[in-house]
Amino acid sequence: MGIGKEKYSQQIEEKTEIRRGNPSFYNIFLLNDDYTTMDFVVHILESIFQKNLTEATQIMLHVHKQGIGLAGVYPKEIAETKVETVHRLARGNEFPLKCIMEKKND
Ligand code: TYC
Repeated sequence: MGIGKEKYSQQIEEKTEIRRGNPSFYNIFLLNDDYTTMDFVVHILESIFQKNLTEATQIMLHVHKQGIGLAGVYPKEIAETKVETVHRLARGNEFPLKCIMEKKND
């Protein structure tokens, strides 16, 4: 049994990235839930995603109404750190707020 298909294409991606010096970017999406307060989501968008109050409020309301919305676009490692930070702050404040990252098309 060799390594899985997923892992294999990930390794190729990472090698390609090193060779080209052209890192992949990832979208970070915030997900709606019924318990996280609107104020907390706005605070997250301001403090982690560098949005101003107007932008943060617009994104938060979009997520509240549509279920999902784009918080930002970052290189892989930065995106991973931001996702972890959001989840750590949410847990620390006992909110179920979730975000996900998804690779952008090259
Ligand atoms: N739906 C939440 C409320 O009514 C607010 C909310 C918005 C929660 C965006 C999460 O990503 C989110 N309090």
